[in-house]
Amino acid sequence: MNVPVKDRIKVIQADITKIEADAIVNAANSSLLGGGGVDGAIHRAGGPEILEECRKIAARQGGCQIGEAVITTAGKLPARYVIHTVGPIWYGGTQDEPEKLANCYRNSLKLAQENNCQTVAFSNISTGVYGYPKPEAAHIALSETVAFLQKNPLPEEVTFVCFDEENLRLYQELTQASGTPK
Ligand code: AR6
Repeated sequence: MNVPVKDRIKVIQADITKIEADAIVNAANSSLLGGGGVDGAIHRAGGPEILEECRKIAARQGGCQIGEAVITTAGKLPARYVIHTVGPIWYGGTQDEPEKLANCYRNSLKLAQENNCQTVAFSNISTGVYGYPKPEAAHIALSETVAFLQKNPLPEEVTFVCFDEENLRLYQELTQASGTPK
């Protein structure tokens, strides 16, 4: 069965802690030890098991670099795993931010695939306190995901879980545009 790539991408507005996917993707920081925003919400709702695993990973490899991703249990969440990726802070585009953000999506999808995840739900990495302009971030998220899905059967489905109206509108516009690759 060959489902077109555009039918393997969904856009919804929701709280990602409520999503039943094989993996949800957290917008973490390089310490992996928690923070505010979606990171805070995931650790609060998922319970201490997630932080325990993050601590072990941090002790072993010294945290997580920008653009890289690590995977843990999802604790009490309805998802199976949490993939933690570290987005770039926006410095006006002078610090290779687009390439770093693209790496977040690429490496998270690769890790999901390696862990046999059929469904993955992304938060809008870097678009909160890290200040990445939302239109550019949405474009990168979608183009990296389309490119990955075109080459790989897994994950079968990727959902972009938008929290705010602006991201929802942007993702809807970009996925409904007539030029979306099939
Ligand atoms: N479900 C889905 N999306 C959410 C939720 C939620 N429950 N809560 C917020 N968002 P941010 P960043 C959206 O700031 O910019 C943390 O302190 C939010 O609307 O969480 O990558 C980390 O520890 C926004 O669009 O992440 C880091 O230090 C998106 O999630 C730092 O923030 C990302 O916003 C990472 O900053």
